[in-house]
Amino acid sequence: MHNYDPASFHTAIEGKLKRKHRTTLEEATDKEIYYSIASIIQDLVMPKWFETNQEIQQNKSKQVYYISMEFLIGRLIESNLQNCGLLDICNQTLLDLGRRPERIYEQEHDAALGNGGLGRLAACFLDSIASLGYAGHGSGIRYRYGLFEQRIIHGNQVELPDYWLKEEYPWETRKPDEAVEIRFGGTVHEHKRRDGSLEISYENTDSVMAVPYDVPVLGYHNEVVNTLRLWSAELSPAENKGLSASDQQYYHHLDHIHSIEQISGFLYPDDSTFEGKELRLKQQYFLVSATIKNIIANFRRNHDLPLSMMPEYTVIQINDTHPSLAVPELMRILMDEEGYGWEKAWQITTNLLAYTNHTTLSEALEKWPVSMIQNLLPRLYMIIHEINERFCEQIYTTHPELRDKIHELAIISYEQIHMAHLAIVGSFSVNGVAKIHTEILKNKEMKNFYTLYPKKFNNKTNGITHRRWLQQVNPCLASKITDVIGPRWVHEPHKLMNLLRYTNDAPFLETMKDCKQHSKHLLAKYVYEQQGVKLNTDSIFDVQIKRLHEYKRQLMNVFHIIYLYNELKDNPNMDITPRTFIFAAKAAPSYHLAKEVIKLIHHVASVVNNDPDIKDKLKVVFLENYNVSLAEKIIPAAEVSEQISTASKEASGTGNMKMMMNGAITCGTLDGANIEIRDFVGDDNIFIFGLTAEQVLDYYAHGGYDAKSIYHADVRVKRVLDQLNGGVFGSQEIEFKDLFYNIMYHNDPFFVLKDFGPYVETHEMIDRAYRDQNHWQRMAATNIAHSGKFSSDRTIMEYVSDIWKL
Ligand code: BZD
Repeated sequence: MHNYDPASFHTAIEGKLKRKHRTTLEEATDKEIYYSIASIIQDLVMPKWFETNQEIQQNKSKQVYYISMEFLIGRLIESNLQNCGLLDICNQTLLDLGRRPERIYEQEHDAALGNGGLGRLAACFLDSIASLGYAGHGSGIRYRYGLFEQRIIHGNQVELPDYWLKEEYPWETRKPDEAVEIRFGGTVHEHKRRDGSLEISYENTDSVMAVPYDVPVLGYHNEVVNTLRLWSAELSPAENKGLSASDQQYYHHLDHIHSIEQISGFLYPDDSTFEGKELRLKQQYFLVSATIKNIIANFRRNHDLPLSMMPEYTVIQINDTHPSLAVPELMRILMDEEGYGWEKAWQITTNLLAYTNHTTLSEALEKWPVSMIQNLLPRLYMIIHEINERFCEQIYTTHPELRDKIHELAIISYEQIHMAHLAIVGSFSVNGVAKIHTEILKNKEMKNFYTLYPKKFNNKTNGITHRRWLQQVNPCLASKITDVIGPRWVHEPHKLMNLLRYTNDAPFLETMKDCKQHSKHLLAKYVYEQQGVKLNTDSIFDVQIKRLHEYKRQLMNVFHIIYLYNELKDNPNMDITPRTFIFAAKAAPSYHLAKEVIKLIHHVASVVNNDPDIKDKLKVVFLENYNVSLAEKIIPAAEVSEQISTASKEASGTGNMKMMMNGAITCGTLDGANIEIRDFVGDDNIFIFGLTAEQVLDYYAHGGYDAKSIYHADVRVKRVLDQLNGGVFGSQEIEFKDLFYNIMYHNDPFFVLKDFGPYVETHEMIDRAYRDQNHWQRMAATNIAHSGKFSSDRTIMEYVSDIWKL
């Protein structure tokens, strides 16, 4: 994509600094250099971006639109440099200039437009779609405030606004000419035409403009540039009253502008419970309506065909139910604006849409109150109502055996609209994100739908982009891999399997270990700079990084640490492999128990890290403000990857794949993609423990298990739990009664005590296994070799061949 060598790249930066910042290489700030590099990349990208679009138009290629409320893209500078083949040249140039590349790159503020796995998956998918050369675009919201910044004050999480657009974002291009109008509220009028058909019109709606900002998505070394289109809500020009402060309406008008801009104001920070907030519903409709109008406009630009042909050239993947209003919105446009009858519109709609489910947690399933949709989207409500009537009738006539299940299957019941039901009925494909998750959908959570539509259901096990999560974040390991198996693995990640030939190769294992030590040192340095805690880089780096949630069981990890601490206090000479427990996690701001766990981790850390008896044997660190960039620092240094969710609860997990790819060994339950990792690497290369999903679901079906009996029977457990209340961790005033009560009196809903014993034993095995470094490195190499299967390139190829048919 470029003709630069270090000398000309140097000159290019110099030129940008002079023209854009009126400064010199010597005097420029890191930020100015960052902007100069970004601008050089944009100059290279623009013509390729144009050409990619031209090619799509000329070839009339089928396109996929990935609609998602979240795209957790993190920083783009390094991956853009890498994908256009400039990363090494840029690094060298900066070093020659006496600048540290990482200092320059960290000038970019993370684009935190997502909560966790779901949003990061969308970002990995865009990378793979472009790198595999497919025509695929993301469509999301340009939130002015991304996921909150986390500060820890006296062990408590405090949330600060993430105003990431404070400074110019160099990757976006505003496209005001492609803005579309979105209408909310109002009243619907139906007029009968002479031919008996209905004409629908709306009155007194509120208008909002959706203005697109395009971010380029670069394929790896293939000149492809796709688009991530992020929509921003603005006042529609027709409503711009141009009032002055003396006008009566002035403040009312400012209020109005504010309420419009709020639609793309902030990302909701909750990833696990459904909150029926009207603003969230507005965001969802705003995204869906803007995207669909845009898709139709693109289709018209590229083809001279009726919209009924759209499914031949277009497919729309919806990321969870958040964009499921796409079903009635497509119907509305096709019928009310394009004149199609119900049957034809339904055929087009259901052949365009495909739905991915990411959770079976009932508290996360979206159910909007009928009254809210009626008020905000009256025409959509009429359509949803009709879809529901027809659907229920269809069950009644074609599936008599399901007649008594109609109320459970209905889209509208008890004054609520079940968005997952709407999404299943309105799309041609429904997929889960790991084998076990899809099986649970088919056989339990969505069993009756599976009976109705067995062919719609399919599995697409998640993946991660190996370009970012190995090549970019761990250049040391990546280059050692290339040294032994050659560079093909970058294009064909399954070729990492060739590493299996080196799992007994002592020099290779030694270089792998050197890379791990290097990454551990870098992380230790960061931790020291951040919080003044010195890590023992000869200890096992044991990592749990993910959103804080009860089902993910960070609490069980902490209980294990407290238990180890107790053991060491009783027996200071105990033979133990030194451990560093590393946590990073954000809790939803309103999630009290999750915040209590964060506080507990901090109090345990302060006791353990400051106890002279413990010496260097145990350390606990909690790294503030977990985000993509922090993950990129931690993952290369991880040796044990904690994936310990209550079986059946974690749909897939993707951190498990990222750490495996960097040579960490998984300590995990039989949940989500852990099962597929185990099946692939084999039992000898993973540490699996705990209840199976079947057992967990069986306990739930019978009202849970008896947590108190474990408390009374297991002295280790009793001691740990009692310490939560005894002022051992923190002062007398700080107690963890709510955590204690949840286990003892809410009967430990996530089976922390039930799995605790097996978890402790598994960690004893890890402790022993680590002492045989040769064996450990062999396990690590085996994991890396098998990780290619978990590249999102594989996942995307499956979407393409089974669902998208590009
Ligand atoms: O999606 C996650 C699942 O919990 C993971 O198991 C899975 O690996 C990933 C990707 O498939 N789900 C989420 O991350 N969900 C959210 O972030 C979310 C956000 C808003 C509202 C509801 C859920």
